[in-house]
Parts: sequence; structure tokens; C-alpha cells
Amino acid sequence: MEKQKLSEAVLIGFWASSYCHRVELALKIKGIPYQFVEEDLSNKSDLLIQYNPVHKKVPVLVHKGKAIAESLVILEYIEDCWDNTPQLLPQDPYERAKIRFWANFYDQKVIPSSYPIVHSKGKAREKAMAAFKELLRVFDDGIEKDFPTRSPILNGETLGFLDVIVAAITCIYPAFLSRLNALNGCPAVKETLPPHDKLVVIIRKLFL
Ligand SMILES: N[C@@H](CCC(=O)N[C@@H](CS)C(=O)NCC(=O)O)C(=O)O
Repeated sequence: MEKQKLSEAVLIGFWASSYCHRVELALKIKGIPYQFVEEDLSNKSDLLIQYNPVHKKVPVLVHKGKAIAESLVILEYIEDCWDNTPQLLPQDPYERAKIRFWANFYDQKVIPSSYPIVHSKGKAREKAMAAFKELLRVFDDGIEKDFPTRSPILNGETLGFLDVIVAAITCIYPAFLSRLNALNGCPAVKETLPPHDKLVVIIRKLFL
């Protein structure tokens, strides 16, 4: 890391993290060269604590020696900084606002609602699954309503902000799952997805 030129983008991350995967995907879509520095989350480095003293979490993007934390903030930074590359957000301010709304909904509602599924069993798990599916339905329906003519997810053009955000998660809502499967076929997504077998091992270790 010390040897890096200050102009380079360095991503401090963890191979299995979907939050880091988002950032990698955005960097790849925009063709931005970067160095990936793997973090040991069970023994956090001084570098991570120095660059993200508030949350002490990955991802952290270090660009020209300056650190940016929180994946959604990093995505916005990448979009602002490399504005002559494929754009993740639409030009129109209202369209951008709607994308940001659903990105926040996804992070604040959908993702947290998936945690009780892995931490529960039996009837409690069924209830947690139902709550998760319901939020995914709200997400999916909301996007359809807000973007009636052209979906911001997998619309046949280059991948956008919401594609990047949802591409990494595996879920059980069938309509949504079929979109995710299609997304997982995109070359940039394939390149950044962690190896499936390794992922299964870590999920079993963490949650089961
Ligand atoms: N809201 C954060 C979440 C990042 C996050 O949860 N990162 C996890 C890895 S997936 C982490 O660093 N965990 C370490 C910890 O909680 O101590 C983001 O969007 O970047």
C-alpha cells in the first residue's frame, strides 16, 4: 500500500463482502484501474482503522491518498470523480433522486430484513422469510411504478447504480431472483463475484 502512487484507486475490502463487490463492479464498469487490498475482518488492520475510524468496516476506497467509506457514498464519489466514463446514474435530477431513494430502501430495509432469516429456525424463520419477501416485493413493485417505461435494473444498456447494488445478493423472491440470475450473466458481474464454493463455506461458518 505504501508503494502505491497517490493517484491510484485502492479498494480495502473483503472478498466475500457484497458491499465491496458493489464498488469493484462500479470500478470495472467505468474501466477504472484499482488495487484490491484484502482485509482480515477478524484482525482489522491499522490501515482500516485509520481510514474508516467511525465504522471500521470495508469497503474503503482510497483515492489520491484520501479515504471514502460506506459503499453508497463510494459509488457516488466514483460517479462524480470519473464523469467521463459510463454513467451509473441518469442525468435527470428527479430520475437520480428516485434511484437514490430505492438504493437507500434496499440498504436500510431489504438487506437488514434478511438477517433474521439466517439467525432463526422453524416458524420464526418462516416469518422472517415472509417479511423479507414482502420488502422485496415492495422494492420490485416500487421500481416498476417509478420507472414505468424503462427499468433501471437490467435494461439492456450498461449496468447502472441499482444493478451494481443488487447484483451481489442471493435471495428467494422468484421474480427478483430471475432478474438477478440474468444480472449474474453480465461479464462485469461474473468477474467480480466471489467463488461460489468459497462463499458457501464462509456462509455456513458465519451463520449456520
Ligand atoms: N453500510 C456499510 C456496510 C459495510 C459492511 O457491513 N461491511 C462489513 C463486511 S460485509 C464489515 O466490514 N464488517 C466488519 C465489522 O462489522 O466489524 C456499507 O455500505 O459500506
